Amino acid sequence: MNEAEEESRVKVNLIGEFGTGKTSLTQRYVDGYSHDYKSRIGIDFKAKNVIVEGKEIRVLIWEERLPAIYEMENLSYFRGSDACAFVFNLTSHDSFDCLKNKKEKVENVIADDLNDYPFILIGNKNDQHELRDINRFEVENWCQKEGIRSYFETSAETGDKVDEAFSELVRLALIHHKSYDFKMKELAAKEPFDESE
Ligand SMILES: Nc1nc2c(ncn2[C@@H]2O[C@H](COP(=O)(O)OP(=O)(O)O)[C@@H](O)[C@H]2O)c(=O)[nH]1
Ligand SMILES: [Mg+2]
Repeated sequence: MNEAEEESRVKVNLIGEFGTGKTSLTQRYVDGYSHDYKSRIGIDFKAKNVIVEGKEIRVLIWEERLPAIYEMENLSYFRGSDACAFVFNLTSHDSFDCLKNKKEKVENVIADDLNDYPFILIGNKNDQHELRDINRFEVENWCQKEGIRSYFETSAETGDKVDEAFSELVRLALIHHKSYDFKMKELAAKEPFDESE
């Protein structure tokens, strides 16, 4: 991959319990609709090209998969990640609660790169109003406490707020990507005796 390609490519990770709608959200964003259930099984990676400020950006979307991605042998799952969206399901308080533990694990994996690494939060299935199991105030409190940049309530079923959530994720990923690149170049510049640079 040459430098220009590297610059125009961002990687984002979606983390959350099984069944919260990560695959459906990704399909909705990438393909414009969500497929039937069977075709969803086994998918953990998708890509989409988008135009941001007149420039084409390739967005790589990686979904949490089983077994646990936090194990050392699965580090590649987060390698080069520029942003992370936590996904829970508005109809299950448990799916929100388990994000506390997941956030800690993600932070441990990307520890070296944690400065300025952006997180957002997505509460999915907002079409199922009557089954709602959590209030917005509790979620927003957690975001504030944990330094999570934005919160969206989406529906992969109707498409509500899906583009908005991904656009924000990509925007934050691009900012992180650029500043990280810049830091690497700065570091390289500080090592004049290293001929491999
Ligand atoms: N009503 C509703 N169902 C959804 C929504 N998103 C996903 N689902 C359903 O929830 C189930 C799990 O979705 P999936 O995308 O496979 O979740 P994943 O395990 O997080 O990837 C599927 O039956 C989807 O059709 C949504 O926004 N609203
Ligand atoms: Mg899935």
